[in-house]
Amino acid sequence: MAVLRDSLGTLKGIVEMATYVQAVDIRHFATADEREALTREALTREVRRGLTARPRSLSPWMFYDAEGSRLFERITTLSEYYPTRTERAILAGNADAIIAAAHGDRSLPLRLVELGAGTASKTRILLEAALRVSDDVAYVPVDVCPDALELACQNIASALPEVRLQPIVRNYVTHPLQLDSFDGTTLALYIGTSIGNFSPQEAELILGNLCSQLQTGDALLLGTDMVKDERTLLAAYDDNDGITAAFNLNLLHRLNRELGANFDAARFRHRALWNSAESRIEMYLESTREQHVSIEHADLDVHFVRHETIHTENSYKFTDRGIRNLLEEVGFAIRGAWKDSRGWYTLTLGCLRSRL
Ligand code: AVI
Repeated sequence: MAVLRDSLGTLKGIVEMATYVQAVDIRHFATADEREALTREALTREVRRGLTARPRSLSPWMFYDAEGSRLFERITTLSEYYPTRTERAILAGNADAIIAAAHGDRSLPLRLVELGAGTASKTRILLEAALRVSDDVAYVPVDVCPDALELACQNIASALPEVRLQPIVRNYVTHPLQLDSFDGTTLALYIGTSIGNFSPQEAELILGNLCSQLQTGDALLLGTDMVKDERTLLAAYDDNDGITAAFNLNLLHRLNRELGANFDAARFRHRALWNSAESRIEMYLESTREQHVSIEHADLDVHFVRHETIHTENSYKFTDRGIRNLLEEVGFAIRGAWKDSRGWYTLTLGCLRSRL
């Protein structure tokens, strides 16, 4: 299928992504060997689904092997990729106000629960603010990756030993969280614009599941990248140094390494486009020629025609109204919102309404 031949615009609206989930929950599988086997199984399933579908797609969880995670860390430092540093600056300038808005009754203990915590580097800013108003602060980082969680806990434990750590290894998308009951205020964090990598339906599901674990008056801080001029958006996903291209192409290298595929990455190129109708950046890998690829462990041969694409990621961009609709739909009332001076990024605080 030659969908990119004449114009990138022809792709708009016709591509549906696979769900952004690794359909496996590794929490019960302690050893590295077991985790590796399960990951390979999930990769095989996703490759069979995504590369036999039309149009072809692969789910973005596949980006994040060790090399992909390293490349993503580099992306976050690029001059073109503004979301990470913008969010950090908003947090640094407003952490006390955010904590005050979320934690009205200072006599109560405060618990911060972070979905997709990663290494928790930005969360530290909020934990420091929390410790300025309370001496009873707990931090519950939730992540599918045990190594990232360990690093997050080490970072927080050495910088802020007063914080009680309660890490949870969990794929919060496939397996909804189950939080222990808590006699105090919970502030859930979903920052880093991670929500943007999910479809609106998936986003509602994730936040709805989170909501079911909170009590009236608990809060959610949501980080979202905002709609802005197309040039800025495209540059953030197609930088001059080619790091985002390497991040996208690493998916093919990963399939070579882990599934015995024979992709020649030089015969594919990174494409990013802005789909204004869907309000999202879309990333693709485009075959630059007709070619055959075999993926040995998936028992699959794939024929690509010239300019055929694999859809690898969506990154939704938000408006104030979109954020309000999403949060209100799942049961939150907006209590505050903090932006940078250009309005490129928003941290929104929602408070859980009474379910009655
Ligand atoms: C992880 N996620 C929020 C990033 C984003 O901006 O959608 C992933 C990314 N893809 C390319 N660059 C960054």
